[in-house]
Amino acid sequence: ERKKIEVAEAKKQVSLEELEQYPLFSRTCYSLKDSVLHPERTGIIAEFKRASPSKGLINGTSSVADVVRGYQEAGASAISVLTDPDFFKGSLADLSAARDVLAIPLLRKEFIVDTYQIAEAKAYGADIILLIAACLHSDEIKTYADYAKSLGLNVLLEVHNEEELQRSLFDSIDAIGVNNRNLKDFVVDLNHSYDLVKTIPDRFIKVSESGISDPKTINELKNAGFQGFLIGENFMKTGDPAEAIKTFVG
Ligand code: IGP
Repeated sequence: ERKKIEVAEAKKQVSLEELEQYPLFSRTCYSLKDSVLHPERTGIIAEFKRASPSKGLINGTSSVADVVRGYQEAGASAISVLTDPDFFKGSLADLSAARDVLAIPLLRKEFIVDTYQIAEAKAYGADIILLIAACLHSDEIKTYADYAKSLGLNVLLEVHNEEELQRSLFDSIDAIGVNNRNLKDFVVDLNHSYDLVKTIPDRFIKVSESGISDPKTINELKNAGFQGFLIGENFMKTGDPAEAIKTFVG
């Protein structure tokens, strides 16, 4: 609800028609699928995350441009940037700063509850949007995914259980992410990934999200059928995220 009010406020400042005139709005997006499956990349979707509701401040000093450039050089397949200011200390300025230094797909990590935020994602340089099944009805998921596709964006749908997965499998979705962290109590359990991967149809890119803290886990998740691995805190909590990712890529 809070997010819906925020979005309504934002709309008053910049109209949809104005967003559509932003230079980045008309760029061609990188393909998430191509980059995740690229033989010279790692499948890692590396996240820039200053803070979180569960951990508080994680990293208050690293610059977004330096970190995401380092992630890209280390072989990340894509980059995720939080844009939520309240819980994650992120912003749209972070998103476009990342875009400036990247030649791989960029995810706007946000609680999307309105098509306006999708247009905004495109206008600020994102290639991918996240739709969180736990926050959305099935008809909203379809509407938002179709709209994102119409703008050339990639769609990553996040699920946490079988019920969310089964009511969300629309053709305009490119990738399914299994969030190992429960958004209500923040408990992390990798078994969500191992349980759900079996029922995700093969036409979707399969991503395991959250709580990945050991390079060995990536191999186990690969063997289970995942192609993408969304990792934030483990890199960000070290003083030097761009160095930390190197220990994961061997
Ligand atoms: C990254 P971690 O545990 O590696 O920092 O997790 C990412 O999966 C997590 O930030 C995330 C998230 C979300 C954040 C996944 N889904 C939805 C905000 C909203």
